[in-house]
Amino acid sequence: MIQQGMQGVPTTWRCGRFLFDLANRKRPIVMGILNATPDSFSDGGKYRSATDAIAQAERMIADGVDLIDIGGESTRPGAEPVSLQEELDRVMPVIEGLRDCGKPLSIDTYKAETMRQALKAGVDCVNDIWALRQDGAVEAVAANQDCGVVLMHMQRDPLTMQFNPEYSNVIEEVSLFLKERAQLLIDNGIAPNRIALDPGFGFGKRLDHNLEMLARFAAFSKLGFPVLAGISRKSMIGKLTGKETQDRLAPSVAAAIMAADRGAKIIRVHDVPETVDSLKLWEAVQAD
Ligand code: 8Y4
Repeated sequence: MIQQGMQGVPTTWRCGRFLFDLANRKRPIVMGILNATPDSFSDGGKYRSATDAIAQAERMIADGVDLIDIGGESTRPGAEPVSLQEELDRVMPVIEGLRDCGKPLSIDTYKAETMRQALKAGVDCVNDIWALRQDGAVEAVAANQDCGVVLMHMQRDPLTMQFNPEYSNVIEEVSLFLKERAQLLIDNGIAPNRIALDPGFGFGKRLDHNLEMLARFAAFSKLGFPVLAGISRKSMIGKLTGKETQDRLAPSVAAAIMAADRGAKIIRVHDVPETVDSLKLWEAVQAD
């Protein structure tokens, strides 16, 4: 029998061919970041070809990753958008190479056509920094029976989001946005247990906003959906430590643990072995 949580909160997360049992698993789902970009800044452009990206994914699997997030466009602040054809050329060979790897695949895109082609090729989840606000995106996800969907909050757009972002109450404003987007998906026939929410660390937030979102992360779980935390190596860590992206491992793992403590169900990370091992300790210390 499938348990139902308090207030009808889904205790499973449907992710395409996979079903995560959130009621009976203790540690959060680890989503590993797989850049299918030739210009990736956080891995120094190491994963140039699809073959290299596939090899990196196989390493993540050996290291205990639960879900692999494949992205073909760098979404750092101020990054130039990539054409549809370029995005497809980058991600589709990687999806095809990994579709039978035994782990669920997520496509990091905001383009409806990329969603459609990736879903047709077998991806299990759509991870959208635009929360399906681009043309055709809701329809693309609604047309699929069972893919998961991560709805992320972003203030403005990647080009302008870090230009003096303002909130009167960041927790309330982000929560209201996520709640309305989730309801719109449900109104379009998408089952509630397919939906995950994400406050979008670094996407139109100042350092104080990011820190408040992490401190009060538990507030987002009250919306009734699994919540994802994506903090790994982000500039909030750079601002606090003065370290470059490649030297942000320890505080990234610390942030993952803090998010887990505050109820995060999915953690999006670059550093899979270190995060998985740390969450094993975290899990062992949880009182049931
Ligand atoms: C170093 C490395 C510094 C990476 C910054 C970054 C999220 C996301 C991104 C997130 C969800 C990034 C695609 C930005 N962040 N998707 N995507 N949540 N759901 N920056 O937080 O990783 S890209």
